[in-house]
Amino acid sequence: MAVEISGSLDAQGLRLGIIVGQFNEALTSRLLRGAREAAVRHGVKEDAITVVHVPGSFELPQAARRMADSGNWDVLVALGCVIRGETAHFDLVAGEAARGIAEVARETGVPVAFGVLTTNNTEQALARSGGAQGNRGFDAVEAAIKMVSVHRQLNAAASAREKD
Ligand code: INI
Repeated sequence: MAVEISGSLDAQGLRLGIIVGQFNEALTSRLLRGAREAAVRHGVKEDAITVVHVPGSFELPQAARRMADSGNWDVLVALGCVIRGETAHFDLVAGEAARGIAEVARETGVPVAFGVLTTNNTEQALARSGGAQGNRGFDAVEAAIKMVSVHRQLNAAASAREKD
């Protein structure tokens, strides 16, 4: 029979680190609100949440790496907002944030969700941070929680195979 693994949204007992950029704070604070809402909804205790503020999206991977290496958090979520219209180095900042966050997750084994908005304008960012198109902060926390569950099930499957 085929084995199927799919992430659950049960976050009880999880220690969650949220890293959030201060650049475009009017927008990233909305992502943060959504992220906290998702965490509490799925069972993360308020005192098991750590929020780290960094200057901008470029710095997200730097803090994420330290937190992942420390072993003090089960799962991390990086939140930021990069708006194309407002920066000539959009591609550099957005690209480095995405690349760096992915690298931390792959190299440390700690799931790190990507909750960075990359939009053409403020209107699009508002829509995706608690507006008509939902809240990417909320979504990122759900993705992170699911990945913890996927990792745990993969570990369990691997140990079951070893016993066979
Ligand atoms: N940081 C962002 O998070 N969003 C942006 O749109 C942005 N712009 O426009 O430049 C931005 N720049 C700051 C960058 O993340 C670093 O904090 C800065 O370069 C110092 O390292």
